[in-house]
Amino acid sequence: MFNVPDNLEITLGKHASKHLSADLATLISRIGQMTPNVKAEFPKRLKVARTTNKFGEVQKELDAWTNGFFVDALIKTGLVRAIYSEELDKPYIYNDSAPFVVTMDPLDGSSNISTNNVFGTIFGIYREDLPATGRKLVCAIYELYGPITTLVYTAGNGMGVHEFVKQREGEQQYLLLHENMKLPAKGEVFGIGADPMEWSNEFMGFAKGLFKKHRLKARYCGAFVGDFSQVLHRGGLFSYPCTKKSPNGKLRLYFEAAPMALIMEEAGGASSNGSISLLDVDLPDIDARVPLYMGNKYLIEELEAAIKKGQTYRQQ
Ligand code: AFP
Repeated sequence: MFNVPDNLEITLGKHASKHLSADLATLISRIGQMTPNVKAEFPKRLKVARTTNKFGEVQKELDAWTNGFFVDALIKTGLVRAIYSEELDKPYIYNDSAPFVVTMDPLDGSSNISTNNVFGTIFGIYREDLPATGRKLVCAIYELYGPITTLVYTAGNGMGVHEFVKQREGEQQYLLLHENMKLPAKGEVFGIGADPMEWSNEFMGFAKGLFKKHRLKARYCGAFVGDFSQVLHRGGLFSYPCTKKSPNGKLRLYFEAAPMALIMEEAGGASSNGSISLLDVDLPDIDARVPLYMGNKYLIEELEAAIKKGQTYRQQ
């Protein structure tokens, strides 16, 4: 249940401008304003496109459309000098004098389109050029297109994590739903991707402990934004681990892991690639994948201790 606050009339723009510099607050507010157009398109664009992205993945019509829509809209803000997207072969370099560089996964969880399950968008905002570690993020945002549309953002540095809801009572703007979100002290749910037959013995042992020892319930929806939102609200753990076949996991450092790690850590949780915070992972390749573990600190510490011993794999 949402514990809806009295101060629901606080818009995303008002909230951001109270806490942040004018240029960053404007960019966040403009990103929020783009969303109604995106959601209105969804029912009209349900086909599979004939294109593949740079990772060789077949694009959905909505993947390609959403990417083009956000690129155009971000350029129009006049605040963005470069856009890196999971769906762009090369970065879109635009305006040298603009203050921000944006990374985005325009449609995270697009395999959920055909089943009408949740998906979303992830943005990372930097003032400096990439590559850079997640510590250099000045803002991270995700939008979740579920039964209601929500936007969660943080600017890090103790600013807190804040959740907004779209179109409440016909209101077009994002309105404050939760201020200063914190992970519950005790985790309740977990979701883990990749083929369990490919998990290492150490990771399998840790995962068994999630339901045996910690009594967490399994929740996995196939969209990182959706699973992340469950952990943010209910505590627990989300992981897309490394496996024998995919030693770097599946999710991408710049487009998915780093921005969500900023939100998770700012909400009092922890993130890890198995040994260090995802905010400290320093990889020059913008398209790099990274093993991903996020959730309550006590679970991430246990996970890191489990895999510190080394990762062994079953004989197939
Ligand atoms: P798609 O955008 O191709 O659906 O991938 C979504 C995703 O990157 C992430 O959102 C999910 O957590 C993860 O992949 C799900 O992967 P599996 O389908 O292998 O479980």
